[in-house]
Amino acid sequence: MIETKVSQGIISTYFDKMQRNLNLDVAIVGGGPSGIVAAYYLAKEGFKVAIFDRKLSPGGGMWGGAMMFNQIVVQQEAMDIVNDFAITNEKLENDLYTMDSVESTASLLYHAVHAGATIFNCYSVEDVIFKNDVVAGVVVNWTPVLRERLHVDPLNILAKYVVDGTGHDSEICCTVARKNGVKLATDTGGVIGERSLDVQMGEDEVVNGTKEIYPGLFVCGMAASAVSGTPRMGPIFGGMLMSGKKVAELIAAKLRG
Ligand code: 48F
Repeated sequence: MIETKVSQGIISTYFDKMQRNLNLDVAIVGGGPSGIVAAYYLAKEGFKVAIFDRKLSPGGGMWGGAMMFNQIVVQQEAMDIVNDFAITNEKLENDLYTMDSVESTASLLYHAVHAGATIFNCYSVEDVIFKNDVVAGVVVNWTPVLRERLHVDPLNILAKYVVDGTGHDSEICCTVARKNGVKLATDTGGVIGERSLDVQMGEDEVVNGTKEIYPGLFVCGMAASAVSGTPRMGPIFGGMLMSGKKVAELIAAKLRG
């Protein structure tokens, strides 16, 4: 019966997909622009990479542009990345370009998946696997389980490297520091917290702060700003794109040995 076949098709292919992703090269927590860009460049290099995003619709803070005016701005420096994702754009002035935020987010997602990355939506990463003082994977649960505060144990996914791309809350860095009493590679050894808005400084520092913040754990995007205590930058997205590409390059170099 077609009714049974539809259900069987979904269940068997979903669990195949899950099984294929239980032991990753890179687990990216957060499907915001920086995490998606990182997934795209890593997948293109042939690495096994998956994004875990808490929401039904990954894309993070990119869909809404600024104040729900669905346009974003990107500076010249990041236009090679915009072109890799074939996003339609229009020149403003002073090396600034503007683009539709819905097309931009959809293009990032489309190209990441087509490059070979897997996206698991509705997954919340509630912890990491921490072995021999190294971050070695993620602990995942259904977002509705956590929202309803149901007492249900999570599942574990091994990864050679984990990326904290959780945005303003830098959730994974906070969890690693709090639960394991370890020092992160920041001025204080902890999560400093993002500073108020300064566009130029925010854009420069988000890329500078993209790094291995603890053995096995990298940080990108707004999470990198929050961890290192650098300014937010608002709806200019070049820094997010460049941070995603940088974290992919850093991890690819490590994976290649
Ligand atoms: O915040 P977000 O868009 O990440 P980003 O790549 O980009 C920031 C910009 O959107 C914007 C900005 C740029 O100028 O300031 O804010 O740093 O997306 C973060 C994603 O992480 C998911 C969340 O649902 C969102 O889609 N997320 C956060 N915590 C978790 C998570 C978690 N614990 N588990 C799974 N997903």
